[in-house]
Amino acid sequence: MIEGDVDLIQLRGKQQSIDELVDLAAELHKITCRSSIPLIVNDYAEIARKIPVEGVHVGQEDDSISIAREKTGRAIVIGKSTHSVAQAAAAQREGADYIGFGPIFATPTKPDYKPIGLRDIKQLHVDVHLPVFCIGGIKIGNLEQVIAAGARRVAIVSGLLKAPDIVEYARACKKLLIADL
Ligand code: TZP
Ligand code: MG
Repeated sequence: MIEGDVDLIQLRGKQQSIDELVDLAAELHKITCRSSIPLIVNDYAEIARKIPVEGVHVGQEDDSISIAREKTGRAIVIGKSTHSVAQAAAAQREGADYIGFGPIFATPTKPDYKPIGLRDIKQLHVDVHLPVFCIGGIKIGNLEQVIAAGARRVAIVSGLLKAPDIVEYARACKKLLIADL
């Protein structure tokens, strides 16, 4: 992914224990910091106390932004998942540094969530002045449609991880995103 020029990486391990995630974060951070790619850990702010990751990502059901900041004990990027424009505006008021917005499309990576579609992406960028990462079911094949709907940044999980050539896939996605800036 780094070779493919992704801008940041999130460690998301829903099946792993916190101890396992701490070990993984340590191992990954050695690689990401060599390339100055920020590493964001999902769900558990306490990991950032042990490993010098660049950020923590919390969901609607996780720690609040301020609790997560307290747990990390240092200045760090904190992002929040949001599933509506109202939640995104609330995350901005709460002090998030960036937000995730989705799932845009239905996705087996997050099966219990109703997709929110493309309709709100433009309004979101009017209401929220933080970096917004659209997420959920985004692939190289629908990326242009997502960009046309107003997205400037995207997070891609299965599209990238299942790509036959991750480097090529990441580069192709990046090219479409940059072309639109
Ligand atoms: N949050 C909203 S959708 C999603 C998360 C973590 C999963 C995105 O995965 P994929 O495989 O890119 O659809
Ligand atoms: Mg979470």
